[in-house]
Amino acid sequence: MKIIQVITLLTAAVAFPVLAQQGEYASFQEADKNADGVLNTEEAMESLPGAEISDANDDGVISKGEAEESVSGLKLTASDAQDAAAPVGEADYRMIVQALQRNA
Ligand SMILES: [Ca+2]
Ligand SMILES: [Ca+2]
Repeated sequence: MKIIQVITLLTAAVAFPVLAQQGEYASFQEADKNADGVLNTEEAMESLPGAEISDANDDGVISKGEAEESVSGLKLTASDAQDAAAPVGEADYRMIVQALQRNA
């Protein structure tokens, strides 16, 4: 029982700074203002300041490939190009936030 308590405390100590850091960025639900499940250019600019993710093909939606181009060290796609055209969703958004925090 003592060991479990120590593990719980250690886990909390390790997890807390990560949670505190993530607080600097909006959650995906907050970022996705029109709640369509993808990030458009405006939503990306507002929720990911400093990322400067550009909508390279000008379709109004941020794709995984476009996010990768703009954030150093970010890897969202498999090797196939089809994947790169897929829009950034919630899981991708979390990866972007983590990459930005690593780069900060
Ligand atoms: Ca949206
Ligand atoms: Ca685009």
